[in-house]
Amino acid sequence: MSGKVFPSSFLWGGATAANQCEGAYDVDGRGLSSVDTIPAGHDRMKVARGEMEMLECKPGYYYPSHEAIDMYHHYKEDIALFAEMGFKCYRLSIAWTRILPNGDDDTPNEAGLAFYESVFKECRKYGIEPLVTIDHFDTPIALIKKYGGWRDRRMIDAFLKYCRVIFNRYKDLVKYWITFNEINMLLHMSYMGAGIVFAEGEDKERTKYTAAHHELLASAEAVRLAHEIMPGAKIGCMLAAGQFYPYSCNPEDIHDGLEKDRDNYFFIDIQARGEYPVWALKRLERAGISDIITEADTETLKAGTVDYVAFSYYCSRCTTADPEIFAKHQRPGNAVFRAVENPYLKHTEWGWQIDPLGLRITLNTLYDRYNKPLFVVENGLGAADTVEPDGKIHDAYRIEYLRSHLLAVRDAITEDGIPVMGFTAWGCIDLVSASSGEMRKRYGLIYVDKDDSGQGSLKRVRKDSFAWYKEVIESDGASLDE
Ligand code: BGP
Repeated sequence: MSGKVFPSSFLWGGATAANQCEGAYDVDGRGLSSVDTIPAGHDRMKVARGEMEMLECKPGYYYPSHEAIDMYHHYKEDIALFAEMGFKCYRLSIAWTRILPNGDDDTPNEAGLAFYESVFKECRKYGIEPLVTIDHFDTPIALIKKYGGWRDRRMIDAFLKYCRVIFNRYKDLVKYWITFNEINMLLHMSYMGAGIVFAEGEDKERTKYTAAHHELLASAEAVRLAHEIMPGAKIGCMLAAGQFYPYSCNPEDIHDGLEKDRDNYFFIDIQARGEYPVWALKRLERAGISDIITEADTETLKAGTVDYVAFSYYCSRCTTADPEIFAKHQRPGNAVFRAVENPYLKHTEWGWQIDPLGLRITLNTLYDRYNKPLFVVENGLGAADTVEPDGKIHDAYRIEYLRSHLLAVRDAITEDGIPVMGFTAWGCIDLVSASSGEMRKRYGLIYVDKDDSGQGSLKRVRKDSFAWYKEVIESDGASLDE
């Protein structure tokens, strides 16, 4: 052992999202949400991007969120397993429509409120700190029908109504909050991130940046409200991180990487610093919407800066300005971010390139840029697992992925001095993949018996990574060297 360990206050744990694990989509008064109408299969991306309207569930489609892994009915068993691993923190999201079934109801749904109260109490019973994402790819369908999603400014009031209810109800149970999951995803998957379905011929840039402005205002107001209702609370923003590396040292490629990174920093620059950077204002100008920022908005953004910056990191990306090189080396894997293959890196079965040092680079870049505490709230390996005849799952590949990435976090803390609040392994229990809708793409330390067509006993099984992670937590990361 090198003796290099994580700070004792480090929040070790795992992360999930309501729509990917809870199931029970129409139980106890829950209203329909955007994610409930995103099917598995070949239309998934079209719907998630807002290119195909699907505001209700249609026959002939399979909707994986409807049952997911039925955590709604298994949460006690699941949290007990998290506790067995020694989790100090569990990141989860609240489904907006369990609380306000139509998104803006005057009376909240008590059954939904009681459910999360019980979940948080269960966490607290084991000394696990809940970390709550207020909106994880989750727009109430009723609001999409009423307003067309976040393109409409009235979404802000609905969101704040929801925030007020949950802050008041959970103020003594939850200290750590995140406003929007991967807020930058709105630019790539506009229905998933903002409940937007594009009309034929609509100016997409304009709509996206308008919706972005509204989510940013909602986030800033939520931060202010959280501090008012819960003075001790810490509330953060969250981005899908992973830097764009230039494919070559050609300045054209460097510039292309800079611009692509700005798609991501667009949001966080505003949430962390309280104002639009100059280049972002130019983007609004180009989209023809700079006039939507009022003086009051400027004040709102200033008054609602976040306490910390949370992010997901799965891989770095590589980019080129040369269309020929792009066409020749385009990576087929990640359907969301278009990128070229980095020849120095290996990739997962789903084509996501594996780059642990990229996580250290990301931590450094974000800290240089924002000077705020950072939180790695998603990282992990999506892989197909094999259940051996004796029922065991030997996922050495997942252990190796997590080990190398945790070492990168440790280096960022001990070598570079970056304040990292914690690490929550994504999909600590197998759940539905956001991009593909599959169960087969598993991230869990806990296996769930369920397949892509919805069949399975839902039985939970500890994988090899379960015992491994337990030891890492127990030793404050010292066992990573073994
Ligand atoms: C992020 C999301 C998660 C999660 C993860 C893994 O984009 O915040 O919801 O799903 O990525 O991605 P996937 O499920 O597509 O493999």
